[in-house]
Amino acid sequence: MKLITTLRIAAISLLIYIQISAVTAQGDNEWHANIKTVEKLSEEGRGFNYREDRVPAFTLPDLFTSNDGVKITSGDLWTKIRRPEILEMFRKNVYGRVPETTYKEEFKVINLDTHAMGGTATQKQVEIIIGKNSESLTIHLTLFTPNDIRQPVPAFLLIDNWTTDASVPSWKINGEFWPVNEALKRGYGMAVFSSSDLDPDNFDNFKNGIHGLLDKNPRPDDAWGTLAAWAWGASRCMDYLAGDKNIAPDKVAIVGHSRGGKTALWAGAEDTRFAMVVSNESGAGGAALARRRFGETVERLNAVFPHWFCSNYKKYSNKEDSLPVDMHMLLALIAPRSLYIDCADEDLWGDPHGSYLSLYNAIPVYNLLGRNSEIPESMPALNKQVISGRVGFHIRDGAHNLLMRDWNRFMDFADTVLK
Ligand code: GTR
Repeated sequence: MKLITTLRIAAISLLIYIQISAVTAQGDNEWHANIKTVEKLSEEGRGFNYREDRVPAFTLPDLFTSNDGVKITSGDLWTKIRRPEILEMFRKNVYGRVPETTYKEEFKVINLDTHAMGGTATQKQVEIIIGKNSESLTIHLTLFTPNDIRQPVPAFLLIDNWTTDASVPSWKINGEFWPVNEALKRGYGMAVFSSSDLDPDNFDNFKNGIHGLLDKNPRPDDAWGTLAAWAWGASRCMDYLAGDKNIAPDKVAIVGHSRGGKTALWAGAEDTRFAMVVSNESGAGGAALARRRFGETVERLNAVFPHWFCSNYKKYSNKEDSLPVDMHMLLALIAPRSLYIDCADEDLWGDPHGSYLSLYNAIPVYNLLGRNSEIPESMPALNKQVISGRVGFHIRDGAHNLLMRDWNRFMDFADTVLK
């Protein structure tokens, strides 16, 4: 009897040991939030969750059943039925709708330097003038293209949400945030515009910026917010880039960091001319799944940035499960075009795991559209890039920022999908 009991205990212990080793072996390759960061942020408290075991159970809305119950089983059904209705749900409930106001658009190249960057590049400064009746708004676009490449080049267009003074060319002051030299050396054009040209980043009841020019009053509950205005500005820059002889119009990537990263995703969803979307640490209201309520939440976004989204979005504060969409559906709107998501290890506010899961859950749409992509459900290790078909991801060590190390990976990915 005693012997049997001893043997049983030994067998159970062995089983437990084998299971623990399996978990550790898998864990070695997988990113997990640093426990010290979790503890530090949790202590700072403020009622936000940074612990994976406290993420509530949730069910993501189904990508492949239409609002009328049609099963989306082909690329054709996706493109004709499901994609348009998901886009509509994001317009109506999240970012808002662009008004149908007629406007005029004019491009003025106000500065052309064919010997920029020590003669290696051509620099253009372009004014994109949006006019309605006697009023107008100007978007300042700066563009560099490499001189040693004779044919049109692929290019990155950065939404600059850091420079508030658009008259100061941001490439001079931002260094790693917009690394022109490094990109030119790798054969890419670099374009940038300042989001504040479209709409200053504060709540003024939509009086200034493009809202002041184009909105019809009273504003409906699904009228565009500030992020949608910035995304619209990216499309106006694309209008210019599409006609610039140095740029390959079918190879333009839209890039944004943080609130700019949320904007880049929405620009890519609304405007299919963007061949690639890069969303750097976009977090809540960007790549991160809202239903996880990890780090920043819908309620916090609405409270602190009431101008970013449409009014309808306020209905979902603390009611994430009633949102008809989640962010994997936003990422799916980019398919079959190229999509790159990245996060930073210390930036738990932006929920790296929730951003990765969002990408993972969007992959079936890439596959339905014939862009075979496959990424594991578990996150890659810190600083290890994952590229599969038209999607890419990395999580970098360090804090919330857009660094040269991120750009190098964007360009490695772009080398595989744009060149
Ligand atoms: C934070 C905000 C985030 C993110 C970030 C940024 O204050 O909570 O959603 O957008 O700003 O843009 O740097």
